[in-house]
Parts: sequence; structure tokens; C-alpha cells
Amino acid sequence: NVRATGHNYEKYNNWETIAAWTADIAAQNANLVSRTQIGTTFQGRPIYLLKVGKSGSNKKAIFMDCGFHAREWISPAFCQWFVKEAVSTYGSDTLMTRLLNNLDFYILPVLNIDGYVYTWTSYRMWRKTRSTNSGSSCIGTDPNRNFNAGWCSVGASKKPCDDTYCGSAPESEKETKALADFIRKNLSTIKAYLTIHSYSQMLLFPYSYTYSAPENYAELVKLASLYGTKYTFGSGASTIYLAAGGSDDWAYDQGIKYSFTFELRDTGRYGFALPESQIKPTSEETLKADKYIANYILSYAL
Ligand code: PAY
Ligand code: ZN
Repeated sequence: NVRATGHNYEKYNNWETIAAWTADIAAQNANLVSRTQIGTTFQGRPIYLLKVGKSGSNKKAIFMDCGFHAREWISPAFCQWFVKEAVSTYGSDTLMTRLLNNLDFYILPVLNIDGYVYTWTSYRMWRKTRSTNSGSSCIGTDPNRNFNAGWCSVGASKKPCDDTYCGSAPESEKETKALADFIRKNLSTIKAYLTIHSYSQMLLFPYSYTYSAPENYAELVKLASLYGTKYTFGSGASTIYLAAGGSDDWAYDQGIKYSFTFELRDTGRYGFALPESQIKPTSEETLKADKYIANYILSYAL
């Protein structure tokens, strides 16, 4: 049911609609979904987090965020899709039922809300946050260069006017700080970190800030290879480019050994302006990979 809760999952929704949806989906599925606020954006918007799963004790958790980069509209669309699928197939889909009974999913539908709003109101191709920079009239920091993982050493800019500006310090942005604080607080339960971007059709894992391979590289390759039929996979550095300060590398170095960056459709024909007709097929293929990874975590992660 595409319009569960009266929400349209096959359209790109503005922030106001997504914010209202987070309240509705929690209210209408109180047995499975609850909403909290983990922080506030630079411009004062509430950063919502949904916890999805059947209540239980000692559950492992999977953290997934969407909307790091403002212009990557397919990303928040997928987070909404994921929650819809969870609540509408719980009890009928065997795997989803098993996952929700035994795991919690933390879903952050839009991290960089100020940037997302800006892409709706002013400039569709905006990437960064909307924070001011002292000593510059340029706006914004790249949230995916703002984490403390080889921070600003490579593939990131020290210039506030650039799209990959790393910020004045790690976690200088209220949005990245809120996310990092939540993960630090829940490190004992979070076993996997998934961050959803577009585009390129890739599944990336650590590291991006160095060509060194992480300790469980072979396992990550094996896990990613399910998805590899449609999506290219490999370490960030060797598959897309060297880029320091990313949330995936930071989460990995915090001890979350299953850390993935998804680059959703397409490979460049439409790029960030992916047509709405591709929300459903993109979400279906990504959901499949997510469920596979979650099932692996449930079975094998310590
Ligand atoms: O982990 O290596 C990583 C992150 C790579 C992404 C990044 O630059 O943060 C890749 C880009 C993204 O999704 O932001 C790819 C897109 C197409 C871009 O804007 O270059
Ligand atoms: Zn991105």
C-alpha cells in the first residue's frame, strides 16, 4: 500500500511533509515505531530519529541515515520507503518479521534538513549545510567531510566556499554533532552503520580517508558482493575517491565493523535529479540489500 498513512512514497516530499509523516507513522504504528529528537539544525529545525522494531531486551541495532547531502533527494525518499515497508510487511514477510522481532533499526530520515529545505526553495543543486562561516560570506560545510576520521587531510577543502568544505573543526556542525553524539551513546548496541547517498550505484565501505584496508575487509567484500550485480562495490578510496572526514569511516573507527555508504541510482544520466518514477525500483533494490545486511548482522555480528 503505497499510500499507507496517506503519505505518497513515490513522490519527493518536502521537509514539512516528511516532518509530519514522522509523527504520523509513529502514532499509527506505536507497536513498532517511536520518534525522538536527537538535536536541532543550524536554522533551528528538529532532527528526528525513528526507532523501528518490536520492543524487546538486549536487541542489536542498525543505524541508517538519509539526507546528508541536500540535493540527493532519492536518499530521504528511501528512508521513508524503508519505514513504510517495515510497518506494512511486518507479520507477512518472514524476513522482515524476523528482523523487526530481533533487531532495532534507527532511521534518521533527513540529517541536513536546512540544506534540504534550501534545495526546495532556492537552489536544487545545493550539497552542504546552511551554517555561516566566520570570516567568509560563503555558507555551509560538507557534513560528509566533518567527521573526525583523517579530518580534512585528503579529498576535502579548507575553503568555506567549496562544496567539500570540511568545516572549522570535526563536528563543527550541529547536525553532525547530534548524529555523532547519538552513536557514541549507543555504541554498545549499534552493530551496523548505513548512510544513504546518491548517485553512482555503488556500495562503499572503509576506508575513504586512506587506501589501507580495514581489518575485516574480506568479510565486507563478501557481504557487499550480493549487491554487486547491479552496484559496484569496494572501499571508498579505491572505488570512488579519497575523501576524509566521512561518517562511514568515523563510525567504523568507533568500532562499528559493518559500515556502508550506499550511492543509489543512477550512474549519471539524471544524477541528483533522478525522476520520481525511479523511486520505487531504486528503493526496492536498496531494501533488498538492507535486509540482507541486517540478516547477516543478526546472525553473525558479535
Ligand atoms: O564514503 O567515500 C565516501 C563518500 C563519498 C561521497 C562523498 O563525496 O561524500 C560520494 C558523493 C556523495 O554521495 O556525496 C558522490 C556524489 C555523486 C557527488 O556529489 O560527488
Ligand atoms: Zn552524498
